[in-house]
Amino acid sequence: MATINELAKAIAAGRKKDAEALVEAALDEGMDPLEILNKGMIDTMGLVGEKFKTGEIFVPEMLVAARAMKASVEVLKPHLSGEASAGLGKCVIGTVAGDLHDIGKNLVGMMIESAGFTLVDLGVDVSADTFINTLKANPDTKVVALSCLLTTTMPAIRDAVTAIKGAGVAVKIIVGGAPITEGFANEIGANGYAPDAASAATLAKTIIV
Ligand code: B1M
Repeated sequence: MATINELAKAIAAGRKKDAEALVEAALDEGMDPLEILNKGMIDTMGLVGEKFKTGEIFVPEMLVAARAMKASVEVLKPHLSGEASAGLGKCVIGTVAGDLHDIGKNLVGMMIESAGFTLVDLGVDVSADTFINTLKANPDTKVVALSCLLTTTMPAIRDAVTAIKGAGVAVKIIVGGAPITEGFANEIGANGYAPDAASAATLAKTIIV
């Protein structure tokens, strides 16, 4: 637990090299990779967000914490991959227009890929048109996964779902991200909502059958 606490502190302070080393140390101690992710990393970003909200830290501090988190995820990644069922088809993923948050989206993508999908990651700030053009260029896509972290980009996720549904492509659309709820997902006509990365992968697998 001491290593996890140190890891949390290193991520919050944006000490990237220390954070990477502490993930290695926690793994060497035999800790469960999911516990390292949830307790040492994801919870920490929640605390960083709280500090930002209360004015204790500002965007640069949030940014360095995010860099440390992303570097730590890379160390953890090989240990998180589960048993992949081969050839589930493609999943196109992206964070919607106007939104630059990608840590959660990357975790969702990683889990979906580990579940057996071929991932097409469009990155952040992805317009509805880009999603549609990508789907047309990849007709074997089974799932589109849309991530949104800001209340101000919730209209963009709604627009993307509406546009994809109107484009006549046969795909299932799943949505998620901090401000998204099951009710909102239903309201905008998405085919599914998942609260976290692991359940997004399960949802992607079940929704295509
Ligand atoms: Co920003 N930010 N940020 N930020 N940021 C939040 C989201 C915020 C809640 C902080 C706060 O005020 N408490 C707040 C939003 C408030 C709101 O909308 N009401 C906020 C704000 C305001 C902003 C700016 C506007 C700040 C400014 O400039 N004044 C700005 C906006 C930029 C933009 O996007 N246009 C901004 C910028 C940034 C940084 C660039 C500095 C950085 C992002 C770096 C990056 O992503 N590369 C950043 C960060 C790091 C955060 C917090 C602190 C952490 C986000 C994160 O990575 N969490 C965040 C506070 C918080 O979340 N509590 C905050 C860890 C990650 C694993 O969780 O992304 O939620 P999350 O993903 C989860 C689930 O949501 C889910 O699975 C993941 C876990 O398993 N999930 C899905 C995500 N996508 C999914 C898709 C699915 C299913 C599940 O299906 C497809």
